[in-house]
Amino acid sequence: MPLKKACIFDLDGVIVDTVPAHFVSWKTITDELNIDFTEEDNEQLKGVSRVESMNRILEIGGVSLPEDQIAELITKKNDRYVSIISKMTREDILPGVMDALALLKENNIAAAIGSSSKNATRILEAIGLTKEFDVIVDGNHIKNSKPDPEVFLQAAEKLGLDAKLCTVVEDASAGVEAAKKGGMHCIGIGEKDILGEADVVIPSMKEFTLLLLTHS
Ligand code: B16
Ligand code: MG
Repeated sequence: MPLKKACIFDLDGVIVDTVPAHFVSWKTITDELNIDFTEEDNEQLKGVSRVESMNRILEIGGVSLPEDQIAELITKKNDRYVSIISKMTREDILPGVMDALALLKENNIAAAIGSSSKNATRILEAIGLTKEFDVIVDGNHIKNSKPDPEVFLQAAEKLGLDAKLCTVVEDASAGVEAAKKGGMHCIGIGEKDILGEADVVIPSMKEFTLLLLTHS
């Protein structure tokens, strides 16, 4: 039976909680540079690419560095991050995710990943979810990171579905903006104050239901 519609999930912060791992990894770099980097600052980096995140951190600290040193710091951050995510297991899948994936399968609705992360496949392998998704588009496939809609539009195209038939599930304001720019319905996971642009906001994946998907 052809797929009627799709749900495109962001990865970090929706399927698995990698936000603290990103935070402590960036903290290694900001401590070295004497930049005061808070969890609120980290919130602004959700959904934003690795390079853009580094640029924003340097801006926060008012620091400018030569390109080669920036590249070294980015590699160092990622090495730390990879050492943390490599230890992830099924236990790290966020509550409600497995039920949501089962619901979609029972109802012939496609499930895809649309993530800015270049570590997405590594994480999906670690938590054993690679085969659960019909399509995976990540930071390695795109030129423009969220809030550009490219990652979600590529996922829709690979699924062979119109954007109107896709619902994006996102925890970051940059991701919500990307979904709306792409003409997609969007479920925000987290707080209304931060994700107000989404069509609906729920506190966590535990509240996910099919009724929240696009009615197109
Ligand atoms: P990496 P998502 C995003 O993933 C994260 O939210 C963001 O904090 C991170 O900087 C970005 O991926 C790049 O990640 O360094 O692993 O390539 O939320 O779009 O799944
Ligand atoms: Mg995210």
